Amino acid sequence: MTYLGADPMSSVVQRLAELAELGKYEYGINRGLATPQERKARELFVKWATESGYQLTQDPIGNLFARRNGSDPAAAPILVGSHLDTVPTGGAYDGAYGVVAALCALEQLDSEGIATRHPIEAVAWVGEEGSRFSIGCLGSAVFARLTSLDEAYALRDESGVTLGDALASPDGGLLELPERGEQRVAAYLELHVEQGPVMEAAGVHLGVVSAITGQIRYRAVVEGTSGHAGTVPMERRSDALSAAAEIVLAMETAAKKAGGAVVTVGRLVVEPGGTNVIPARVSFSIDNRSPDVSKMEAIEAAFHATAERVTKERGVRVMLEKLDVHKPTPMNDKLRAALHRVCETMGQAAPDIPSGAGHDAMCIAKIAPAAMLFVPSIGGHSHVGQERTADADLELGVAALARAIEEVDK
Ligand code: HGY
Ligand code: MN
Ligand code: MN
Repeated sequence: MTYLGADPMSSVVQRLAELAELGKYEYGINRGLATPQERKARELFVKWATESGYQLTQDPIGNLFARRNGSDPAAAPILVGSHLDTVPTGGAYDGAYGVVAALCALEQLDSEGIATRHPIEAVAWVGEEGSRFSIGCLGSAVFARLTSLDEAYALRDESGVTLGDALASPDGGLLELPERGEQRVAAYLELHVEQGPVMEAAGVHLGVVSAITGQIRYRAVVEGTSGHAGTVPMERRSDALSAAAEIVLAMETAAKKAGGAVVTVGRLVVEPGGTNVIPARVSFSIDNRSPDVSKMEAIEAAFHATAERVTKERGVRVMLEKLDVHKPTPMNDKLRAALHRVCETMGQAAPDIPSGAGHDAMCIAKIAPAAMLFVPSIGGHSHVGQERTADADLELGVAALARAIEEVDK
């Protein structure tokens, strides 16, 4: 299905619907990095961008760049994009919207015959969710040299497959595209759904992100002693799951006490997993976030204090591994001002809004001025199948992004 000549606005809705079919199942969309359905999404991006006449390149981790030339070929490109991968129960908009909207914004500039000085590149970052391989924003982190390519290739998924092998495989791996050589970035813009309830409640349709929350991801393991569920007296148990539960609840209490901080244990595995066997080992994820580093530290301190106590009281062993650390990331003031000018010119109230969700902009902000624009999420739902944004807001976002590219290009 090609959208040639179609209005880039309406094609954002159609393209998102086509992407949403890739990895769709009863609980939403599951497009983990380097899986067949995520590779198909990358192929679709390449197809659309090629049809619109942009030059495609790929870097060694799989990030895709669709380049629209500028009048000054020596100028560093302005990158505009987001990610195509999803969480296991993802929606149709988180990430995908920013990638499709970037393409549509370039097509909008084409249809208006607008030339920019800088080359503009629509970007599809890989592995932003960190669902299959434990580090989030993986593609943009490697691009920004925050994580080495070797480190990334060595990451293993839960079945022990390394990312390097997954990217080398025909059904989930890299595409056949010219290697991207250019490393410079003049500026980075990312359009994303808000994934929260603030904009809908305020009745606004555009938001300018002030800062992206800090976040730390960990992997914790609690080891106890297995045994017969019926014969081991309670006072003689070293139950790994009960110990882990005390740690999880202590972190929750610390987050509530700190205020303006969130902590989530989204994944917990009990071994050996028999219904009549005392848990010997529990491994679980921790997602700790706050715009204020000291609050993340308070949550981490609650982990360690409780780990120390249950080690003594319950005779268990507790390990904590830090996987991913992102400090709170303020967006670039000059780019934010440009985004506010664009929204004003469009007659749209656009409040400053902090992002509780993490984004690739956290990584790219380390190497170039970066800024983000939000459109509302209906009901604030995200990372769930019912994630939804109104078509009119999707199209408004594309129009604002096209204007923002022009503004930043000046
Ligand atoms: O977890 C996040 O905030 C993002 O969706 N990766
Ligand atoms: Mn997400
Ligand atoms: Mn996202």
